[in-house]
Amino acid sequence: PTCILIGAPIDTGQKRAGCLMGPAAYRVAGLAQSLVELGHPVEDWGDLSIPVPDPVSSPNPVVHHLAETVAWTRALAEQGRHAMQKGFPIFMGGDHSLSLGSVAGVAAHAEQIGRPLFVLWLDAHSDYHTPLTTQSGNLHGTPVAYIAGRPGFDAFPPFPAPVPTRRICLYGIRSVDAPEHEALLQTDMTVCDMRVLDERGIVAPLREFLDKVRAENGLLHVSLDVDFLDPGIAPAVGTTVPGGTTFREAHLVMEHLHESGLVTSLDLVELNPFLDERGKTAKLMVELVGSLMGRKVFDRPTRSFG
Ligand code: DIR
Ligand code: MN
Ligand code: MN
Ligand code: MN
Repeated sequence: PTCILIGAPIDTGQKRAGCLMGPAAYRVAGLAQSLVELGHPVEDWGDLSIPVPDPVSSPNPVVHHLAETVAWTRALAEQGRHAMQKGFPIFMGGDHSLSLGSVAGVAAHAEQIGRPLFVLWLDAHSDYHTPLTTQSGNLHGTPVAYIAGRPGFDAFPPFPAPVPTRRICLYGIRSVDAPEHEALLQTDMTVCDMRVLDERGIVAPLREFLDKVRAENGLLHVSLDVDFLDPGIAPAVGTTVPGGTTFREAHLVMEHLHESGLVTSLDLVELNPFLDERGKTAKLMVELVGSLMGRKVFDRPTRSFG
């Protein structure tokens, strides 16, 4: 299918400026060209923008940029739904509040065509706060809750066809706040924290989840947060957490996702190019997308990406 690049220069889901340069960094790092080299047609739909939003009042005073986040959610849901009808959307963030909208658009499409949506969340964090429970006030910590239909999102458009938690898999997590932990224990979400991956390996739990997707003929949305990766290989993120996935573990996840043939949409989030070392993290993210879209270790061109 055609890869559709959608830029979402969003900074407002957290407090450190810079994520809005993410889409530009992916373009400079050669995302489109690398997809073309793998044989995929590419359409770059450019960067989305939002109108100056009307203020929205929040019952939780720590929440910031609620109105902007609601506006991004509407814009991304609309564009995401449209893109799902045309091809394989790649949402280039922007911080993780992007996924409030991207997954809403994907879910609306899944409902329309009558197929179940599954979500694979590659992240150090569980992002299971709601606008009512967040302690940081950063709405990038809330998309999994919105997708799962947790209450507390009154300011937002109702999530189309919330995804049952059994169809959501958190992978690589190692930073969960107490209220999120409490709430997650009440669900049947598949939570593969780093302890699980250390013990079982990076592949086995992924296979189990992919088998579930395949058995139900599901669509699979993958949300890749830069902090899924170890900060040593991916420094350009505002919320580094030690003990992330290695270079080969991350590629191996992508290679298995490619072989599964199940992935139908992708978010690239939390890249902060202002914190990067000469584009190192942006280039790694582009290479990971390459593995997800069919590049094999053995086929890798000998030219260097560095
Ligand atoms: C943190 C989430 N639990 C918060 N931080 C994230 O602010 O609520 N960083 N998602 O990427
Ligand atoms: Mn701000
Ligand atoms: Mn995240
Ligand atoms: Mn994270």
